[in-house]
Amino acid sequence: MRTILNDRHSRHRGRFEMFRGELVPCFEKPDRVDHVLAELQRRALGPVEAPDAFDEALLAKVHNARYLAFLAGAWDEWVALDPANAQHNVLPSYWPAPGMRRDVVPERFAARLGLYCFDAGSPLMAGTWDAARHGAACAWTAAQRVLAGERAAFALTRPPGHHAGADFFGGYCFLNNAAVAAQALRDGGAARVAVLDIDYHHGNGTQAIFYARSDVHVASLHGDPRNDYPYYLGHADERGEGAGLGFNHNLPLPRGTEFDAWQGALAEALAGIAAVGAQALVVSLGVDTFEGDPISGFVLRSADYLRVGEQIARAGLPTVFVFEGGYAVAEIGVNAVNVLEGFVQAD
Ligand code: Q9C
Ligand code: ZN
Repeated sequence: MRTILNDRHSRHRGRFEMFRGELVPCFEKPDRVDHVLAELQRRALGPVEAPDAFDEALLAKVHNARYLAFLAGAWDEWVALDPANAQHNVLPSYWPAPGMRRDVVPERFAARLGLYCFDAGSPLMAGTWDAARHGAACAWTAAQRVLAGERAAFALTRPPGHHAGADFFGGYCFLNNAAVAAQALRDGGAARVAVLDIDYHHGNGTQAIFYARSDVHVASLHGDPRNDYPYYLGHADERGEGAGLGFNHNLPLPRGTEFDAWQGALAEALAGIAAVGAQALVVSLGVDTFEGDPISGFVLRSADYLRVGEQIARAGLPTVFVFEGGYAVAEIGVNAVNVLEGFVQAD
């Protein structure tokens, strides 16, 4: 399987996120991708390449133009406010509460930041935009390889993407790489595309982007939002709206869920994907379902990920894997590459 690597990922390197009332070192760090890359190379799973030239105008198919302009210029705006800001990451502290106005775009940077971001855990810095747009290019390139006839391709990138919506960032995510890949597969001729999100956290951004669309079906297995981030979306009764009704499938699971039960939910999600007649698949591949993950609550073991890859392969669809979460850094390479190897071996 071919890997498209974001070689600019380490330009995004957050210092601190807000956690339990304190600023703690970021869980989402450059080592994560480095470990996955090392394991891919150790197992010689296939070539590793840079992304093709990417037309950034394609981002506007899944994100809103005002948001993209904000994100592209946020760091420069921040530093222009005060040169000393260059030493600090950008993190919001203000958000519009319900009943407050979102239609008037504030002038003040700190206030605009809160319009476009939904948590205090996703620091932005000098290299964030560059890392994120190259990540989107990787997802797009992986989709191009699959459209050209390859059985599967893997976009290895960070920051992750599935929490980012059309006009907001959060959950360590800035641009929705999986949505970019799904849109690319649609534009390349797949009449219906499915996104299968197996990251521990609900992919609220991906769900929101495609919620009213019937051409992209979104299925997600995740920690029940009653108890897990992102808390305010991801319930089983969210089934899509308008033309998209019936094309969103959430499978929330309790903390402590073991592989047997998790795999049953995966089978259900895949049955839904088969039922809607998807012609291509995007997998939001997070491995924060691992028993040793420091911020998550499922208990999958490393060997289980081989079975996950096999089960996904049996869907028989051209597949783009997009890297998402996973914070047990020492095991992240083995876990992620096990999914890919299980997929390849099942073929
Ligand atoms: N500080 C992804 O896995 N914070 N994002 C949870 C621990 C947000 C996870 C509490 C977790 C976001 C892509
Ligand atoms: Zn996650």
